[in-house]
This record gives sequence, C-alpha cells and structure tokens, in this order.
Amino acid sequence: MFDIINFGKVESTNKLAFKLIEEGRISRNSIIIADSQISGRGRHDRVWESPEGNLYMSLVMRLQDNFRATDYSFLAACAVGDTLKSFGIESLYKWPNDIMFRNKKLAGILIQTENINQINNMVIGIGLNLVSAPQYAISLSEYNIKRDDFVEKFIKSFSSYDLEYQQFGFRVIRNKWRQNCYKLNEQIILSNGVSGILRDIDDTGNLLIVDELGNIQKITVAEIL
Ligand code: BT5
Repeated sequence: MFDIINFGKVESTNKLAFKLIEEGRISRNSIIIADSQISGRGRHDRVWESPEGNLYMSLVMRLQDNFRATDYSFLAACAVGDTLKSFGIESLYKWPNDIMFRNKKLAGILIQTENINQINNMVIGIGLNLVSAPQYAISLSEYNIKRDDFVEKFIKSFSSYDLEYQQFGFRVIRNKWRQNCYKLNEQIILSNGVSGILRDIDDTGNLLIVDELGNIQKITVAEIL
C-alpha cells in the first residue's frame, strides 16, 4: 500500500517527488498530493493548469527491471477509469495518456523516470479536474466527488492492476485499456501527419493505424488531433 503525503501549494508534485527521493525523505511507495500547483507540467514541458480544488498527485514507485514505464501510463489510465466508473462516470482513454469525458479532456498522466543511487525510480503524475477545468477541457463539478474518496478508490484499483501486471504482463492491461479506447475504429489524424482508422494498440503500447491504402502503421510517438 501507499503512504499518502499531503501538501498545500507546490511547484509540481512530480518535481517534488524526485526532490524528496533524492533527499531520501520518502519511501518508494508514496503518493504526494497537492492542493494546487504553481507550475504543473504535462509532457514536453507543456503547462498543466492546476488551480485549487482539483486532484494533483504523484505516485512514487521503484520501477522493477524488465517492466516498462510506458506500460504504467495505460495501467494508470485503467485505474482512473475504473475509479470514475465507481462514481457512475463513463470515461474513455485517449492514446497515449489522456482520460476523456464527453469528448473533452478530464485528466492527464505524466510518467517520469530517473535513476537515483542505482535505483530506477518512477513517478506517475496524475491531474484530474474534480471541480474546474480550462475552457477547452471538462471537470466533474456536477458530481461532488471528494478528493480523498477518489484517491482511496484509485489506490485500490491501481494496486490490483499492478499485481495483475506483475503476474501476467502487459496483455491484461492492454485488453482492459482497449475496451475504453477513445476513437477506436474511427478515422483519426495524428500530429505527425499520419491519418487513418485507429485499430488497436500493440503489445508494447504503440498505436496501430490502418491508412487509406490498407497498410498498418505503427505509431510510437505522436498526438491524436
Ligand atoms: C498531460 O500532458 O496530460 C499530463 C498532465 C499531468 C499533470 C499531473 S498533475 C500532478 C503531476 N504534477 C505535474 O506537474 N504534472 C502531473 P499532455 O498530454 O502534454 O497535455 C498537456 C495539455 O493538456 C496542455 O497543453 C493543455 O492543452 C491541456 N491542459 C492543461 N491543463 C489542463 C487541465 N487542467 N485539464 C485538461 N487539459 C489541460
């Protein structure tokens, strides 16, 4: 199980997590939660809007040898989705790291790894709009979900997925994830110019697209537009 450590306003829970690991001040089974972030970040250093009231958390773990950090992005999405479902909210998972609700972004996941003192550390940052969201995104303001209730359920779900993952590998996670895949079997356009039908993810989490000529294209890095 995880030790939960609460903070008020921080720069970024992911950044704080690595600082605390370096200083030897947290165990590798902790969750850092903040009320707000001054410089919350997404991938490629993009801004994550982080006003008070939403959920900003970072799970601190040791990344076991031969496990892939990217697998945890799918695993965490499944755990967020199942937790939302327990509150009656049906979400979809947008490759590679977003949670969508009513066709808009509700949550994002940022996984970072760093080797410190010969240990591979993984920090899984999750931002979820419980009460407010930027104009283009969406929140759960109408649902009145308490942050601590969400976190408690999330930890249970995450831990049980993690056990399954350790026993059976990525296959279980992949099957679960694709059941809620956003735009599955629909036409999509990617940031790298590729377009086609979103068919699946493969056994390492790459996106599989069928293009106009019927060829399968494997996409490792890009965004769905
Ligand atoms: C993500 O990045 O979606 C990962 C976000 C992870 C945030 C958490 S909060 C706790 C932890 N500490 C951190 O500093 N980060 C993690 P990406 O796929 O790059 O998406 C970033 C984009 O999402 C931005 O460029 C905006 O378009 C959009 N965005 C920003 N803030 C948002 C919000 N609150 N809700 C929905 N979309 C947002």
